[in-house]
Amino acid sequence: MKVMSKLLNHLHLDPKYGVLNVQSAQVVYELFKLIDFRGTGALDDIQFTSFLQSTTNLSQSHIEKIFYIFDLDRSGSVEFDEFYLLVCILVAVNNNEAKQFMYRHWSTCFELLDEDGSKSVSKKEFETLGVLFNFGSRAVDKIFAEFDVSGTREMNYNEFKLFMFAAMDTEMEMEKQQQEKKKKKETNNTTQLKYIADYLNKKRAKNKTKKSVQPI
Ligand SMILES: [Ca+2]
Ligand SMILES: [Ca+2]
Repeated sequence: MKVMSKLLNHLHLDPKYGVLNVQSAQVVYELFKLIDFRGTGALDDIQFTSFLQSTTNLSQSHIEKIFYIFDLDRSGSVEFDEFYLLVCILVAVNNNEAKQFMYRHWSTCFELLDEDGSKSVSKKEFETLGVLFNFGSRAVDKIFAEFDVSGTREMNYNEFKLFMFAAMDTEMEMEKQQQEKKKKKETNNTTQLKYIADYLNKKRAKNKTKKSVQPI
């Protein structure tokens, strides 16, 4: 999923809690009231679809699925708390903080995905997360091969938690490697600059000596 809305560029998650900061939450509340133009306190599938169509590149069938998933109390509409959760995810994806969001809120993600309330997440249920957080179906296969320890073709609470921690470890390891690479490059640049500076200084010093011995 790609977030296409400029409005969402102005929204941010609170780094401490991983949910929308106060200012962003107020904007989202105003936005919700605008979409809910009848003032019913809930969005129907048409209002929900038009919101996601104007803010993301999600297909109609994915939007239908997401509507069902985010209607947590199965009321047939999306109330503000459900909408708020969805916008938190959109903002996390937009700010490249999707994995951190999943890590912080892994139990909420688990509840979201476990559509049938079986206390486990099937591959099919997991694929919704793939759509939102951009895991391809090959990545989902790989995750299941690795983390479905009990071999039930479903991820239970503990397996899901393990997956989240491992995904975060991989992310942190990659970040560390990138930082080390950057540091190495900076050191190389500094060494090169020092070498050039030394070379120029020596050359200058040589020219100065030459000049001083030259007869007038
Ligand atoms: Ca609902
Ligand atoms: Ca399930």
